[in-house]
Amino acid sequence: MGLTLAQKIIRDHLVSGTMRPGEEIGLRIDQTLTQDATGTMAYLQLEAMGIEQVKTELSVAYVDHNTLQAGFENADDHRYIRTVAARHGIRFSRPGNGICHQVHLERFGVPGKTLIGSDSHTPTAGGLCMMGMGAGGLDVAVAMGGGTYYITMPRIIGVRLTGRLAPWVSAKDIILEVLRRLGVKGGVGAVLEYYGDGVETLSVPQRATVTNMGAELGATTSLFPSDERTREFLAREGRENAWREIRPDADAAYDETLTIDLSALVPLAACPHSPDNVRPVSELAGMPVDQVCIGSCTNSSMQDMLTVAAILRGKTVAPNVSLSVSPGSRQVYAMLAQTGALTDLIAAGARILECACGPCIGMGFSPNSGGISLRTFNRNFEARSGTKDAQVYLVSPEVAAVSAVAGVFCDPTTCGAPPRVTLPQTFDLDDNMILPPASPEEAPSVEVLRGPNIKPIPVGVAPAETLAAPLILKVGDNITTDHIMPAGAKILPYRSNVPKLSEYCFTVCDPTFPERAKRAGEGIIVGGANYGQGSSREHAALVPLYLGIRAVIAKSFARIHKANLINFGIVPLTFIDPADADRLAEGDALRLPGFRRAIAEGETVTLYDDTTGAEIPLRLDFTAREREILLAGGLLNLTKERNL
Ligand code: MIC
Ligand code: SF4
Repeated sequence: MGLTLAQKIIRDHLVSGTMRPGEEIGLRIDQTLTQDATGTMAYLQLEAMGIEQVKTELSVAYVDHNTLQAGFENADDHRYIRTVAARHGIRFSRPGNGICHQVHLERFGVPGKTLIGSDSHTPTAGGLCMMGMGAGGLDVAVAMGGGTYYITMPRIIGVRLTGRLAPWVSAKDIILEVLRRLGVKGGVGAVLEYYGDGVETLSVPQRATVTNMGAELGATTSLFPSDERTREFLAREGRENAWREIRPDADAAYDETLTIDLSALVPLAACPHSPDNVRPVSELAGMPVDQVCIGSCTNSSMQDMLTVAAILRGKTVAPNVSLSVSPGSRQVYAMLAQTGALTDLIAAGARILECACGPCIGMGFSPNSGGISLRTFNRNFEARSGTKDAQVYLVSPEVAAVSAVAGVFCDPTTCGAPPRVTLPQTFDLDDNMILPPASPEEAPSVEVLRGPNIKPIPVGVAPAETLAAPLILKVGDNITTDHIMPAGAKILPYRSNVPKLSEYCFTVCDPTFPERAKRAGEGIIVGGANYGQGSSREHAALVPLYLGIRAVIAKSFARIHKANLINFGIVPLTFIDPADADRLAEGDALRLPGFRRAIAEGETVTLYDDTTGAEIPLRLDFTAREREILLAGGLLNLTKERNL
């Protein structure tokens, strides 16, 4: 039987396991990326593992998240990352050079290669037919050292695209339609592969918008074929030699398929507070808008920005609206200036922010109280914008721009003919903001500079024979890592300072959690389905570990978060009968006799609720490798044990 795109790339990188869906496989990783909010931790772990020079074909450290410098912390972290990168063979993309996924697509992505990044939107590279996957920083550090990356062999969802997008309908609407149909859990354990005659109507940046937001489906990654459009993109980037054709075999079989007729799509919006809460913009038309934000790794390509500039040309942003524009990369920014489009944006009253994540991660530009914010971003989780009661809608650049002018939610299809934009013939190719590492000979003499904000990483605890601990916190379905470990301008500077970060853990759900967890010494969390969706931040495991959390019991887990929990020695257990979650209440005294033995070899373990007398069977869904990590109290401990 023929192979799909993912199966071909996996076959070419398979180190262990067999390609049967659901089985653990090990992959060789060609490239890695980190960003600053997760990178500091990843490099501290790289150093702790004693890795001198990275063994990947290419590793890049970006600074794009923590760019507001309201104190020394972020600047210190940038300096640490710059020096640690130079020391260990990693390229450094300086602050101001752009958002990691956008820059990586432009300057480094290669069809057919594997990439892991300490950021959940690493699948953006799938727009180039590169297998990009989000991972915890520790997994990225291991890959930089030449280690294998483990995933569950995914099932393949084939998404057949037919037809062509109608005027004013955007690539964003394709992925919002997929989210509407599959939901935020719909991609768990799967790769989405796009095929069909609609594919060739989409440019690489449009494809990258789609693969970027595959992360919101919980998918392992998303892929488009590498075809003439891919060659065209790489040629513009002066990298045509990186191109090779990759298509699925004609008889490739998908485990599931869905068809999207591009010509039938309409402008869509994801309503608060979930990317799958999708409605047609026409149903929202007329709703007053307070803020519009354009940019992020989802929608900040040259094409997107030129479209926005053309819509704004000669107009002024409505008096009730504050509009921000953050170009995705310095390449885009410079070309906006060269083409004059920047003047159109400035003249219309856009507040131009630097090329970085910015408002997407709450790094400034938080909306007013109860504010309605239209964003071209990928996540609208509660409080992520920095304003707890803000209502964030995710839309295309087209919807964002026409609404910014109208001052109300506006369906662009009612606005006459869309603007025509033409990309510049030649692109501005200047990598002067990407620093090469020191040569291996000079590397040992590079001094790694650390600031006082870097605090020791908490170390996991090997599980005891019996775990007895209170149920410290009970939460519902689809809890995101933004709930567990919020981000934003106030908190992000402490990403390398776990004790300080811990003061904010789960405070979106319960402000008393950090205090109660600390007081209890050890604790257990109970969650619902898709626990830990969203970001790859391993802080959502590290910080609960610091607060004494030893196990999380949930109906199901998001892929990256489950791997992070295991890496730091917190045991993720699942309910056999999801209804059993209702039998547990916060404050109950829980007991798991035979806990350690069960981790070593059990499929199930019984949870005793000593407060109510309930007995609840739980599943341990681990591979042999994961059991070993958990028994050691985490991957760092295991690595140390093995070195001894
Ligand atoms: C996000 O979009 O949530 C982030 C911020 O980029 C995260 C990484 C982080 O928390 O540092 C992600 O997507 O993994
Ligand atoms: Fe940055 Fe937002 Fe993209 Fe995350 S989703 S990498 S915060 S732009």
